[in-house]
Amino acid sequence: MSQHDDAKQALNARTATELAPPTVEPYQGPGAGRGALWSSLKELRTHTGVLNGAKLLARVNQEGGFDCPGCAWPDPQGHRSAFEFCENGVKAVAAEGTRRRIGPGFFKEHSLQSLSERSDHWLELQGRLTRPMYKPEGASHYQPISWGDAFKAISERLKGLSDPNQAIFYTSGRTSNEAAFLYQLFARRLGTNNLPDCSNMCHESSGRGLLETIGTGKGTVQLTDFEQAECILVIGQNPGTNHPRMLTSLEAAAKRGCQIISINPLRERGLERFAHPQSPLALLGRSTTISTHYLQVKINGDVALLKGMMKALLDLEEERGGVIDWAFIHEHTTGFEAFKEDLDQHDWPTLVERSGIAEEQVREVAEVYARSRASIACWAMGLTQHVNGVDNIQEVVNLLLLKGNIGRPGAGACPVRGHSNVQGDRTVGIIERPSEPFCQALEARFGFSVPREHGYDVAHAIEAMARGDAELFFGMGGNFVSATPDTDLTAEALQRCAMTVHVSTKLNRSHLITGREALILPCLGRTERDTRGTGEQFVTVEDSMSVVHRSQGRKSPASESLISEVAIVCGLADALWGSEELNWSGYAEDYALIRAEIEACVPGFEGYEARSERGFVLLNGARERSWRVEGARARFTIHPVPHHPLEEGQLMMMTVRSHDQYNTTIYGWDDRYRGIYGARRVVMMCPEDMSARGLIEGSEVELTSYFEGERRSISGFKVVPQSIPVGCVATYFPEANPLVPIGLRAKKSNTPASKSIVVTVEAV
Ligand SMILES: Nc1nc2c(c(=O)[nH]1)N[C@H]1C(S)=C(S)[C@@H](COP(=O)(O)OP(=O)(O)OC[C@H]3O[C@@H](n4cnc5c(=O)[nH]c(N)nc54)[C@H](O)[C@@H]3O)O[C@H]1N2
Ligand SMILES: Nc1nc2c(c(=O)[nH]1)N[C@H]1C(S)=C(S)[C@@H](COP(=O)(O)OP(=O)(O)OC[C@H]3O[C@@H](n4cnc5c(=O)[nH]c(N)nc54)[C@H](O)[C@@H]3O)O[C@H]1N2
Ligand SMILES: [Mo]
Repeated sequence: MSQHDDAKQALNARTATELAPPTVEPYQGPGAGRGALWSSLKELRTHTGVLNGAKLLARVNQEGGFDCPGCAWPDPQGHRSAFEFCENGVKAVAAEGTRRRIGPGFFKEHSLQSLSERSDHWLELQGRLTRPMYKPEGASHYQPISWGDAFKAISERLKGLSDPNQAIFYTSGRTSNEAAFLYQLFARRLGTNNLPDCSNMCHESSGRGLLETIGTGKGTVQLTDFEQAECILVIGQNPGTNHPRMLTSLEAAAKRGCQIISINPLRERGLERFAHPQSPLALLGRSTTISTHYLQVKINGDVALLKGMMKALLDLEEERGGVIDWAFIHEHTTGFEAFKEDLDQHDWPTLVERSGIAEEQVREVAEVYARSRASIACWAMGLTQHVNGVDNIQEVVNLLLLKGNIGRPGAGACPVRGHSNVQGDRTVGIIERPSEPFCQALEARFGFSVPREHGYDVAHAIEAMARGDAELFFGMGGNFVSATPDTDLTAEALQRCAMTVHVSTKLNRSHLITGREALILPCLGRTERDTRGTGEQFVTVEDSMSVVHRSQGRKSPASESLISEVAIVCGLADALWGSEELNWSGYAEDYALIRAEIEACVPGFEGYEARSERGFVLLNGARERSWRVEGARARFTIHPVPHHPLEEGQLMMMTVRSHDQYNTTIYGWDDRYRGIYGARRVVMMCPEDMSARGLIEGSEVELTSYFEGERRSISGFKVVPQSIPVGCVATYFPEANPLVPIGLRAKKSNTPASKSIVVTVEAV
C-alpha cells in the first residue's frame, strides 16, 4: 500500500460502533433541561470523577478561575452566578481534565499505521498526551524525546530552510494572548507572515464584511444589550449546541417579550424551546419558547431572504413612515440611494424561489423588525462558510443600518465566535496580512525588520504544501488535517513536508498524517497550574464581545513533563537564536513581561496588567458610531442574489456540528437535539428527497460532490430523516470534509465554503 493509500484508509477510519446503523428518535424535550444535566454528569463520571469534576467546574469562568475552553460567549461582568458553564462546557472541561493518560508504553505498542485505523472518538478517549514524542524519517512508531532535543530538531530544520516562507505556523483558537503574541513574534523574527489560523475557516468572512462596511472587524454589542433588545435575529447559528450559555440570554429576552427570529434550514431544538439546566423548574420539565418566528430558509438562501425583508421594510416605510431611521442614514451612512435602486430591481418571485420562504412570511418578520426599537443580529457559520460569505454579512449590516441599529443600546452586530480565544489571537497579531501600524510597532519595540509580504492563510497553506513549497508545518493547537477542506489533498500536502510539529493536549489525526519527520509537543491546558520562575502564572483571553480578562488554572498538570505554550515558543526560540537581543528566556519565566510587550504594540491595552484582573473592553469605533472606513461613514453595499442551478438529482449540502463534538474532537456518537443516536456518518434529508431516491431511514448511501468538473466521493453513510427544506441535506464535520473542494472558497475572505457543497446522494 502506498503512503497515499495509507492516508486515505486512515482518514476513513471507522470503528465497529460507528458502522452500526444510527437510531432516530425525535427529541421531545427542550434545549438543555434535564437531558443536559444527565449528559454532564455522565461526562464527569467517565473522565474526572464527579467530585473532582465539580471542583473543577466551580472555577469555570469565575474571577480568579479559568476561562471555559469551550466557546467564546462572554461571561456576565460583575454579577456572575456560581455556575457559568453549560453542558458542552462541561464536556470540554472534562475532556481536558480527564484522568486518562497516554502513558510511556502507548506509542511503543501502537504504530502510526494501527493508530490510523482508529476512529477520532477512540483517539480522543486515550486521554492526555504526557511527553514529547518524535517520529524519525521512515519510522513506524513515535518514540520519546527530551524537550531539549525536540527544540534542537526543529531549530535544525528551520536553520536549513532556504527561505523562511517554507515554514508555516498554524494557530487554533484556544491559544492565550500571551502565547499567541510570542508565536507571531517568533514567525516574524524568522522572516515570514505564514500565520494561517482557524479563523480563516471560521469568522474571516465576518471580519472582512464588517471591516469594509462599519470599519471594525468585530461585533458591536455587549452582553447587556441583550437585556434591552426588542428583537434578536439568530441567523445560521445553532446556539443550543455550540453556544449554550447564549440560550440563557435568549431565554431572559424571550421572557420579557423580546421577539426572536431564527433563520436556519434545520429546525434546531435549542432555538425552539429552552430549559435552564441549573434551574429547579427545568427539572420539573418547564421550558421557555425561544423563537417567536422560525424561517427554514434554503441553504445559502439568506441574501434572498434579507433582501426580501429590506424590500418589505421600505414598503412599510412608504405606507406608514417611521420605519426607516432617516436621521441615522443621513448623518452616518453612504450608498443608500444606489442600495435602494438595486433593491427595487429584485422581484419577489425570484427572492421567494431562492430563499424558499413565502412572501407573506418574509413580510411578517419584516413587520416585527420594523416595530422593534432596538435589534441585534447574531450569526455564525451558517452565514460565513459560503462563496458569498462576505456578502451575507454585509446584507445583515444593510438591514441593521436601515434602522440605525448599530451603536446604540440594545442593538448591534453580533458575530458569535467559536474558539474561546480566536478573537484575542487576531488582536495580538495572528494574521497572515499584518497591518502597517502593527509591523511598525513591532519594529520599534524589537528592532528587527518585519516582513510585509502577505503570508499563507489556511487554503493557501494547503496549496503551498501540496506544491512542495513548504518544508515545515507547525500547529499551535488544532487538528489541521481534519478541520480543513479536501481531506485527501490536505493529507497529501502535509505528507510532502519534511517535518510536521503539533503542540497539543490530546491525540488527534494530525499526529498520524505526518511529514517525513514528526513531533508531538504536549502542553498544559487552560485548567492547569502553570508555575514558572516568578511563580504561578496567569494568561489572558478575549471573548466574542471584546472583553479581555485573565484565566488561571489551578489543577495539577496532567504530567510533570508538560510545559505551557509560552514556554514551548520560548524554548524553541532559545534553541534557534540563543540569548540574542530578544528576552525569550525572560518571557518564559514571567508572563507579565509579555503583557508589557503587547501593551506597547497593540492599541487599547493601556494598563493591561492591572486591568486584566477585572477584565476590560477593547475600544470599538462602530460601537461609538465612529466609522473607520473611507469617508468616515458606514456603507450600504450591493450584492447579487446567489444562484445555484443544480442539475437533476443534485442537492445542496451543509456540514454541521453534532451535540457531541467540539470541532474535530468527538465526545460521543449522539446528536440529542436532532434525535440522531449512535452514528456520525449520516446524511440528514427531508422525507420528500428520500422517497424521490427510493431511500428509507438507515439506507446506505454514497455521497459525491461536484465542483468545476471535479468529483469527490465518500461512502458508508446512512440516511436519517430530518426537517430540512427540499433540495438541502446536512452531514457532520469533519466526516464529510473529503467532499469539500479546496477551490470552493469565499470571495475576499478565502474561507472554505463548507456550507454549500453540491452533492448527489446515491444508494449503494
Ligand atoms: N459544543 C461545541 N461548541 C462549539 C463548537 C463545537 O464544535 N462544539 N465549535 C466552536 C466553533 S470553532 C464555532 S465556529 C462555533 C460554530 O457554531 P455554529 O455556527 O452554530 O456551528 P455549525 O454546526 O457549523 O452550525 C451552523 C448552523 O448554521 C445552519 N446553517 C448552515 N447553512 C446555513 C445557511 O446557508 N443559512 C442559514 N441561515 N443557516 C445555515 C446550520 O443548520 C446550523 O444550525 O461553535 C463553537 N462552539
Ligand atoms: N466542513 C467543515 N469544516 C470546518 C468547519 C465546518 O463547519 N465544516 N468549521 C471550521 C471552523 S469554524 C474551525 S474554528 C476549524 C477548527 O479547527 P481546529 O481549531 O484546527 O480544530 P479543533 O478540533 O478545535 O482542534 C482540536 C485539537 O486541539 C488540541 N487542543 C485542545 N486544547 C488545546 C490547548 O489548550 N492547547 C493546544 N496547544 N492544543 C489544544 C487538541 O489536541 C485537539 O485535538 O474547523 C473548520 N472546519
Ligand atoms: Mo470556528
